[in-house]
Amino acid sequence: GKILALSGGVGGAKLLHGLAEELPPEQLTAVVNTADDFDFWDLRICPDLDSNMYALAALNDQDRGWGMEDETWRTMVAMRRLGGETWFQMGDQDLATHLYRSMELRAGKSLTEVTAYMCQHLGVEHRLLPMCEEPVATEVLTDRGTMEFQEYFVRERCQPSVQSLRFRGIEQASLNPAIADYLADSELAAVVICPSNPFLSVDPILSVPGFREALSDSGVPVVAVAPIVAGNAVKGPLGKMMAELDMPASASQVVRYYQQRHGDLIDAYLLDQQDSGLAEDIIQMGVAVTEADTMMTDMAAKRRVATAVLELVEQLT
Ligand code: FO1
Ligand code: CA
Ligand code: CA
Repeated sequence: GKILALSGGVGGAKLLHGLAEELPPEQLTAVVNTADDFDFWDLRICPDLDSNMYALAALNDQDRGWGMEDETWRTMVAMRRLGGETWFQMGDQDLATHLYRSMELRAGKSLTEVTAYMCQHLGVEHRLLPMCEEPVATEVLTDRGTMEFQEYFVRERCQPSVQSLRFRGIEQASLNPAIADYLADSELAAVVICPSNPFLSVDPILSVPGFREALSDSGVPVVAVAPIVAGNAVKGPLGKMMAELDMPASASQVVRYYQQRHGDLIDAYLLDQQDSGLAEDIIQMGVAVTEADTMMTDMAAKRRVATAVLELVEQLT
């Protein structure tokens, strides 16, 4: 059957890339978080859409995690020389993406259309769908005041302590109709929550008006992959954020959080083999557990984790 994957940035893109190697385009579509999106130099930047697009196009920089490989930074250097704002780094190739997107949006195209067009030109066959068309912006309430997400993440390097998050504009947003259609497809087998940050990447998607209803109407199982292994976030500020939000940084706490905030959301969980000790706790929450090596350090590992996810889906359906 078909799979709908929910993906944020780097961690999500890795699993998505693995799934894309295992499934043909008609069997895999991804919903991508757009609450990290913002404007810089008058350009529309969609970091998570780009991370997923570059990963599927095999153009992503593996070490940095964001942007394109073999990048040059001459525009940034020139902008610095002019005294312009340079805390957000855009490579010379990456800039073309932001320029192209901004032009097309200004000309009246939808983000879904522009994304599809860029994907087509980059040879990405699997569909990447922004969660909604309306602008939604994560605001981070911290001990140093409220800031926009990229200010918190990039400019302040996640140093401020997080107190809460708000997705500005989410109430006025509506679910991308292409996602609603895919969720209503009788061949849909499961929804997969990629190992992205639950607070920053997955919550915005789940909070788009209409998403939860369309998901429960679909009746398909939801499988999540642990974004925390042995008490550490695989990437990014998740571990630090959980501590600041008074939660233990553990793979089981992520399940508890999803169940508390979003109701009986998760049906099955792919837990890292290093966290075997947490399996019992998660099963107690009414969630099926499978253990695997979830580290995605190379393409073979991404395919291995994707296969484990698909086997789990198989068991549930
Ligand atoms: N992350 C950084 O830590 N520093 C940057 O300068 C930076 C630039 C950047 C440019 C384009 C892009 O698509 C992503 C970029 N990111 C950068 C990553 C991005 O802002 C975050 O990783 C995500 O929003 C969090 O998932
Ligand atoms: Ca993100
Ligand atoms: Ca369920």
